Amino acid sequence: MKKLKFAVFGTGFWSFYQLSGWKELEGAEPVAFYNRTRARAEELAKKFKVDHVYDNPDELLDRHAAELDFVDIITDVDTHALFTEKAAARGLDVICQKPMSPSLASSRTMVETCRKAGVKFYIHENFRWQAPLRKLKEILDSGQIGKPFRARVSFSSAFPVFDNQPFLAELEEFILTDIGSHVLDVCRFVFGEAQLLFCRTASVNPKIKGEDVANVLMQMQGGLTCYAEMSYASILEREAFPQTLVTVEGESGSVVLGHDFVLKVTTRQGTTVTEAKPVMYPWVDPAYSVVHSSIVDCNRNLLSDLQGTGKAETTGEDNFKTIQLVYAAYESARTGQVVYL
Ligand code: 89V
Repeated sequence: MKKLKFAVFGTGFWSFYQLSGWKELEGAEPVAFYNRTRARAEELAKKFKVDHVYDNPDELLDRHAAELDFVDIITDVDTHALFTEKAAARGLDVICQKPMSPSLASSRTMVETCRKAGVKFYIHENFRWQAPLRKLKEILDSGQIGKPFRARVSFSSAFPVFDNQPFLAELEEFILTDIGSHVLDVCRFVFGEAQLLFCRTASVNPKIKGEDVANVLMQMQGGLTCYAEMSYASILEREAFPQTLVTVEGESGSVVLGHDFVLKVTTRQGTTVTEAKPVMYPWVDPAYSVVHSSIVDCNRNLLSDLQGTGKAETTGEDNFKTIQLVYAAYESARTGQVVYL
């Protein structure tokens, strides 16, 4: 299989983990890095033995577009659209971090731009690739708890996420874009599409611009009611970050994904317990283990699509449906109304 060459746009906090994720796979090789602060790109280039570093994205593309297969955009959300456009104009396939962009309109434009340019476009949506969430889906698909009728998906924490990612404190729309894009995508992955939603938000931490609590109630097309709750203001007995905890009730039982990747399946016959621990690669930051580990499986899935051997789950078109939920939630929070999708 041909090794694909790629350039990275953005060498901040997340890029080290994204590149470490690529290193676990055979099929992709970074050749050039862009960052607006050159010194940070140079630092990362040394670690990953990459020879070409730029602080001008056009210069990188002028020099390397001919040899590149794709670009991996790991910048802050406000420049995702810009770099997607630049790469698509050169005929390069695009992988972009979540959330796709800071608005529904520009997300739609990104999908359209790539479609018109005939390039592949993926969103790097890794939460659905977490080992315990894959296991949860497997259990539900096995039919052990029968037809699910109710679910609660929870990402609630007091983790100081702004220490490593200070730009998150500056976002006017924070938790629904940053974590909602993950959590609502997990809901779609596990339960299918939503028919309608209602959302309430709150701003608890006075030091940040956006909302840090969101509660989204959805009616899914299959009939299940799903409550997705997210918060960075939750001082709880056990800190859960960055775990997504889930309870699903079905006609013949329930499944609970709790702390430490433990899944408990209860039916009238009793309760069985399984563990779905993430692979602890040596580069994983233990504070983010399940999230960092899922980067590898997400990259593997996108790479298989790029190489034509598999099908990507989180294409731009698919992820646009998640982004629609994010902005439907904001609309509901603003208007106090149910939003029909
Ligand atoms: O994956 C992410 O979006 C990260 C974190 C888990 C820290 O929120 O920003």
